[in-house]
Amino acid sequence: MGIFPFPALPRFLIPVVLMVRHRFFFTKYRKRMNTKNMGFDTKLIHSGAFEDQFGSATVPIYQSSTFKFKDAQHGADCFSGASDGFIYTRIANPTIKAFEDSMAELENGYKGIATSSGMAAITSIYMALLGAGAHIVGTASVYGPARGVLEKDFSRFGVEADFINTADIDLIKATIKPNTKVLYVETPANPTMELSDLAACAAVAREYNLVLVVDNTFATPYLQNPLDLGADVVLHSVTKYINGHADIVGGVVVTKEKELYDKIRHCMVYMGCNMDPHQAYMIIRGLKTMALRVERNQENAMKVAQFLEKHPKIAWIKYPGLESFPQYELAKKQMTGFGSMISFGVAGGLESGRALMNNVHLALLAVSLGGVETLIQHPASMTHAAVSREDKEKAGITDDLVRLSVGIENIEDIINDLAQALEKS
Ligand code: LCS
Repeated sequence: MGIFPFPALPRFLIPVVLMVRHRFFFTKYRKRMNTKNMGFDTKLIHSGAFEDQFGSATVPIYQSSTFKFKDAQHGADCFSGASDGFIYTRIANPTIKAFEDSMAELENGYKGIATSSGMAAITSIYMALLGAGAHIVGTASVYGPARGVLEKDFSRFGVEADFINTADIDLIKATIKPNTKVLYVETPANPTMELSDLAACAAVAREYNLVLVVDNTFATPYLQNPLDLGADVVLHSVTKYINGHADIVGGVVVTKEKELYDKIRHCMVYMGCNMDPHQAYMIIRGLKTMALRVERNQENAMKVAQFLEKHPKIAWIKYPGLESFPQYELAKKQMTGFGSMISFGVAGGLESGRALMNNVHLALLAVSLGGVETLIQHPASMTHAAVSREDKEKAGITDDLVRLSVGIENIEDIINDLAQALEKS
């Protein structure tokens, strides 16, 4: 009697072979290859992948809530940390780990923590780094709920927050108090496109002993690596460019060091805002083409920005790739590309902007961003509706601001669509 792949194996050796095979293929999580010194596009495809017993080209979906221990000691070792075996999917899961490992490599960090959404990444960070009496300084023009959850909810537990223009380093210093623990920066900012100088923010964070957290969603790790510029924690709404296909919501955190990783992972696990294995599988699938998509997104965005800048009905436009962009030099310094988010105002203000949004046919009138499809929306009444009028004004989120996420469709079709809608606005 034989056993594949040993046709003439003596009977007494069969259990030994099965044990060894089990140990290697069923219980050992082995990376498929070391991609540490490989190119970014190679990392996108291979960095988190691991060996399975069938040699799968893709990372399989481990749709299991729990994992069988080999024996009681193994179970105890998994819980104590003496063994790195999987226990329970809220804590860790092979499919989710593959995505986390990939993100840690792409952001040049220690390890990744995948979450159910971008907001779950943000709240896990806040929960880990802020307590009663703590103060956080953040970018005024952040994704609305990222400040709303501090102002409306964490404030109930005694956390103080100030949202300011973090492009102004002196203003950051003037806002820091003895109880400030975190500097939270979103750059480019949603939806004003304003940039914050990450190296300068990192210097302030060092000087005042703060944790610098950067939301890198708009830029992606392909165009900007905050940890390399001195940040301690980077996060993404994976819902956007990383997944890229408008079919999944997700988030991820990557830290520079182990200590912060342990604190944030603890909060993610205890709050139970883990990613799901199927969600992770879909995101890994999207991630593989991120560089190609982002290249095409931003090539199209530059053409759209140039078209809008010259259009008589456009009152103003903010796109980091235009020489007219006030922080064009900073964009070139800290980003390797300009991304594909544009904000602009239509001459005639809010009503003309509404007419534009009501008359586009190709662009979808929808929130979210960073996908293959062009999206258009009105932040003041949509994504940032919950921010008070006064705070919106201070943050530069004006009523006439229209936000465009440029997709990868044929560029002529995108421009023709905007041109015909502008005729009617
Ligand atoms: N960070 C940024 C910069 C975002 O734009 C968003 C969502 C989040 C975090 C939260 O991520 P989520 O929980 O939605 O995955 N931004 C949205 C937007 O601009 N339109 O709809 C959602």
